[in-house]
Amino acid sequence: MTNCNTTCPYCGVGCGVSAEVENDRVIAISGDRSHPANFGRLCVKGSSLAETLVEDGRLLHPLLGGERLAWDPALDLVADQLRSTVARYGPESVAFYLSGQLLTEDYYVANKLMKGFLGSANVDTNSRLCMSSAVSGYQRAFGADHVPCSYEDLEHCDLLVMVGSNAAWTHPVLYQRIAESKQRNPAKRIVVIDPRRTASCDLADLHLAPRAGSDGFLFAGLLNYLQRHGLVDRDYVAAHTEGFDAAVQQAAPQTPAAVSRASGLSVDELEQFYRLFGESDRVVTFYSQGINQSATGTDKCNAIINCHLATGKLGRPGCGPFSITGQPNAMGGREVGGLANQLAAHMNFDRHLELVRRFWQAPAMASRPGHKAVELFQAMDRGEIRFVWIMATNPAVSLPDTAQVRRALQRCEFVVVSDCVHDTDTAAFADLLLPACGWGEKDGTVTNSERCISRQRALVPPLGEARPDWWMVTQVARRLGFADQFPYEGAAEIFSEHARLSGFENDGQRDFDISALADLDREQYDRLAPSYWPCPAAGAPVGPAQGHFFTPTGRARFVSAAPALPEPASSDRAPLQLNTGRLRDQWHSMTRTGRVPKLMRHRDFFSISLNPADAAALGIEADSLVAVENSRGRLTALAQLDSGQPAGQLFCPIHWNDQFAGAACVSQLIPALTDPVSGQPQSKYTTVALRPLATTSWALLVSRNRLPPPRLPYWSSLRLTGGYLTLLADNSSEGGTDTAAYRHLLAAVARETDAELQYHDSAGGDFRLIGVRKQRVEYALFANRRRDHLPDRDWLQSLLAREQPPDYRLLRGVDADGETTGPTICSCWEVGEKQINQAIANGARSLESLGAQLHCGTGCGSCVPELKALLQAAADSDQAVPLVARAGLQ
Ligand SMILES: Nc1nc2c(c(=O)[nH]1)N[C@H]1C(S)=C(S)[C@@H](COP(=O)(O)OP(=O)(O)OC[C@H]3O[C@@H](n4cnc5c(=O)[nH]c(N)nc54)[C@H](O)[C@@H]3O)O[C@H]1N2
Ligand SMILES: Nc1nc2c(c(=O)[nH]1)N[C@H]1C(S)=C(S)[C@@H](COP(=O)(O)OP(=O)(O)OC[C@H]3O[C@@H](n4cnc5c(=O)[nH]c(N)nc54)[C@H](O)[C@@H]3O)O[C@H]1N2
Ligand code: SF4
Ligand SMILES: [Mo]
Repeated sequence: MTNCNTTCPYCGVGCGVSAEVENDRVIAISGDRSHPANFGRLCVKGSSLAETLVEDGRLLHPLLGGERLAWDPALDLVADQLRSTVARYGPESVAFYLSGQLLTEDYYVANKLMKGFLGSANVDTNSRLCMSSAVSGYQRAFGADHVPCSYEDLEHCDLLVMVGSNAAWTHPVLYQRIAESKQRNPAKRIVVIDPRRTASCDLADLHLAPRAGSDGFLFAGLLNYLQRHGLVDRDYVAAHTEGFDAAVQQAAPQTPAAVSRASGLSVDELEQFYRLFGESDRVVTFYSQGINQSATGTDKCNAIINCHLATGKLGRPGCGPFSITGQPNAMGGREVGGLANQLAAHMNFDRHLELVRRFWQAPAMASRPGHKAVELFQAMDRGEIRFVWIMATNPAVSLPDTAQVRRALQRCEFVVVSDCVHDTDTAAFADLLLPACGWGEKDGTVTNSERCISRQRALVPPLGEARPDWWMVTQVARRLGFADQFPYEGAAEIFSEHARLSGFENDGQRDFDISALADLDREQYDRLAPSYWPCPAAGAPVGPAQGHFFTPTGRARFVSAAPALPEPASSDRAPLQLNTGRLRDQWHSMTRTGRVPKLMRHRDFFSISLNPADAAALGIEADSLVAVENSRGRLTALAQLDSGQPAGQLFCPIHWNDQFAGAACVSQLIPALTDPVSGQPQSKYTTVALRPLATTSWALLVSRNRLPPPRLPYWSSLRLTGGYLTLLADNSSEGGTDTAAYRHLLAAVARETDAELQYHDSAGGDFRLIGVRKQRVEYALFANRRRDHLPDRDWLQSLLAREQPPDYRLLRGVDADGETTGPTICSCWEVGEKQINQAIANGARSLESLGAQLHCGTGCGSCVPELKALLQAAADSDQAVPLVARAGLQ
């Protein structure tokens, strides 16, 4: 058994992971105690990583039109297609679409091939949907994409403002670090700004729930307040900034009363927040997609930065505007120039074209920026882009207006997709599928949110014929005649070249400099400990901590812009707002987390959340079926009532797609509206109509094998140990159960069975069917007019594991000892809501006693807000008893 340190491939916290490997298998995962991001902690996604290393669903061989192909002809084909497309239609007719989930080395090579050797800058990345407004905000203010904060600042600040971030679920380990720092320093204040009451509000001293998209007003109002109340740090402003007067003038109309009108917050709430900001010595504003994913996201980032500049709360410990990154290597992508409007090593088209050309000895350097993600797929839809290579992202799910994206992919003449899994919504459009090494197989570096470069190390051999992405690109480059400039045999050489470029003719002028790491040999690279940049080979770095910025004057800039409320696309003027985002245990399009049964227990089937008052007004009941629609499309979902959801706004998770549910891909409703500076789409806002859908029949189906997508108004499927569980709803037959639809769905698997057990009460709409094969349950379907008459999920799952031969008694749908746990709250210890409520009923009154009895909340801690809510609900109902009793006495 060997122990190997590596890095988690999910969120931008970038936790160090220790893996125990035996016989080429990862047998245990734990947090790396020496890693400065997490000091041994992991969240449930990280600690379930070993369970994602399964062959099930993996793409194992190159596939051309679904047929297996060897690597050599596959790579020849990519090179031929690139060469002939460029020859016929010019370099702008080809594109790469990359991802913040690639390693720095993959990213570097792809960017180099496209921008230096194919002559086009049509290489963009899913980071456009994620970080690009934050990048533009920093560039405008500081003259460079410099994140001036570290995780320790989150611990050391007196006030933490979390804006548009649900870190309790999306950056759980960091959230735990924040929670612990608050415990150590009870005077620390936390303000959460989010239209929804999220799990992250658990730590908040103040939760501000502004109207969607009104944050620009909030922060312009803050600047105005700081100015009017003498809270500006005049010395800092005079010494280190420019543009202050214009920004203050621009913000002058944003009085508390005006901001109150725009945001819906009370003047009192606003002044409370403003005072806290102005009077706290050390303040970090921590912001994420509630700010970035907006058509005015860049201005919002600058409105936040302005307030830090005005008060000098920047460049010293415990201070700063901190954009937290989402993906594991969002930062690495920015460093290698993965965005179409950047060059490698944080360089740009205006100033550094010649320098990069010389360093690469590039024969065909792109001379101007290429298409940004949304534009890129629009150009493809117009027929201008004829070749695209998509790596490590799922644009058919994640870009706005997915119908248009899918049409563009259909139209594009040659679509190459490299991915680790076989079935994705994007792979369905690929001409050629290339099998990529996934986490645990690939080798390279990632940079986390606080500029810490860590190694992801290969732990096990690749499955099938999977290869690293950098290898594929290198092989194609060589076939195009660039063998000399693409000599790489391993990630170490690529990293070294990348590090050399960062220092090339730099002389302290460029912020991104990691030239101290340029001379690592392969062994030193293998052993590389987490390292922060900047780390120049010579001299000490100079930056905001020294009062220096990367603008021509060396001063930071105030950027003034009038705030604006978001607009839906004009065709979408519908009554409700649609907000989108993440759930605790899922990662994006679920290609990996959706394979881990344990992670499918926190939220099981595709649902949207809405406020109970909206539901009542529309006649929608909890857990019933609804349609969410606008001019672009329609989703069919279960309604989850949530009082934390503001009235008038729905929240839809981004995770479900055609692989897991019918009509569930929320980005089909999102218009392709983008920020004019950054090109980032407004993924958090549009408008929709909502209505209840009648259901005549509900069914739960457990099956050993995956079934073809059901043709029913609603279905949502999840992975169980040893099979799948699908929830189905029908509205086709008046008053009864259309058994034909269910039988049709099961047709393929029914052929394989030896026997069927059946019960049908057509008057009651009750239909039960169990398929038996070799004395085992092959599938079991229970349908009823009422969903609450269906058997329990755990009982259904237990059918797949049953040893005894199935008999008619199973059709009852319950067992004598059918104990259930309810939805999982604590995924680390797999503790369900029913167990927790039982323990509370038996007297557990604190987190500590729940932890002592059930272990819940003692693992990664991200369920703590939900545990507290259950404890609170019990406390509230305890209080309700005397109230009711008193009422009875009167
Ligand atoms: N579990 C999990 N963790 C993840 C990911 C995942 O898929 N799953 N993905 C990773 C990635 S790539 C990213 S980018 C990050 C994203 O991390 P976050 O940004 O924290 O996550 P989101 O859920 O997208 O959005 C955050 C919050 O923005 C709020 N919001 C919406 N509109 C507004 C608004 O107008 N103003 C304000 N102030 N808030 C608003 C939403 O209600 C939501 O609660 O998460 C990373 N971590
Ligand atoms: N409406 C709405 N839309 C959004 C968002 C939102 O909040 N709301 N958030 C946006 C944000 S912030 C993001 S980051 C995007 C994320 O959206 P995507 O990037 O589209 O989502 P993923 O599911 O992470 O896709 C990654 C793909 O790469 C594969 N993969 C993993 N590792 C590797 C590898 O090493 N090599 C290769 N070749 N493939 C690999 C995975 O199997 C998966 O298919 O979604 C964006 N879209
Ligand atoms: S917080 Fe969780 S998902 Fe993010 S890097 Fe750490 S273990 Fe991975
Ligand atoms: Mo992201």
